[in-house]
Amino acid sequence: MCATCGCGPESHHHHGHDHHHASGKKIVEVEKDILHENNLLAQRNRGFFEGRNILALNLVSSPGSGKTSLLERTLTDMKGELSFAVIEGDQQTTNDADRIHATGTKVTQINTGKGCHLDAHMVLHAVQGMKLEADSVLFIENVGNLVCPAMFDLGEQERVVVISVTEGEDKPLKYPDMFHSSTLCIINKIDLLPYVRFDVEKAKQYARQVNPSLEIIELSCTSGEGMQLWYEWLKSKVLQPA
Ligand SMILES: Nc1nc2c(ncn2[C@@H]2O[C@H](COP(=O)(O)OP(=O)(O)OP(=O)(O)O)[C@@H](O)[C@H]2O)c(=O)[nH]1
Ligand SMILES: [Mg+2]
Repeated sequence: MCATCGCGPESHHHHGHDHHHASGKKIVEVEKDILHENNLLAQRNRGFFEGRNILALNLVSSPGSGKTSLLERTLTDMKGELSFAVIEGDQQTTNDADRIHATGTKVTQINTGKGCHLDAHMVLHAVQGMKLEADSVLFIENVGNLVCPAMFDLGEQERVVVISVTEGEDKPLKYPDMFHSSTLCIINKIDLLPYVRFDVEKAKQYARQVNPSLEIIELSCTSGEGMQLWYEWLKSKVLQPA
């Protein structure tokens, strides 16, 4: 049961259905309030980022798909080309922030405790303490979870969903909200394709079934194959200094 978005079994039962019970109605109202407040703060974050020409990207995936690995390699390979900062979201530990710190990049860790997603307020609070540079890229690594982070706009310009070839190609069909709300899907760990049953073409077909305009890049953070395509995508999104 998630303490912050109320996505436990009871409220889940009511998602997207008719609500006949008084208790169910209340849950829906609370959910609406939480999301409404979040959206207002997300707009505030977006204005802040736009005003400083900061490209904010929200990285989402199930746990272990390779978000931090992608960032580690990107921050190392693109050092000197673009200016970066990172917000790390996890329930516990500073493991990911430590890995990012080791690349020499400015990083803030948010621990959500029992929460299963970042929200706009957490990002606002982190950003206030970060002294972000203008004309830079801010990566926000969300808590590993393909469900709840889909509902929470952080004020990002783009959402990037990462799946890896060990997860099964049906993920876009099972967790459509995440793929529907993303602009780029990274299929990671392609170095493992010889060892696992994963049909890349089917995965792409399912992802586009959910979101026809979704861009898709296949890569491996370990071997480096395909990373160049990701770097080109990233550079294409960075706005030119005003
Ligand atoms: N073979 C292979 N392993 C990878 C690749 N990318 C990441 N891994 C491994 O996958 C595991 C998880 O990687 P992380 O980068 O920590 O994944 P994450 O999405 O940040 O995980 P959470 O933050 O816990 O959600 C690690 O053991 C990585 O070494 C890849 O391209 N190929
Ligand atoms: Mg991580």
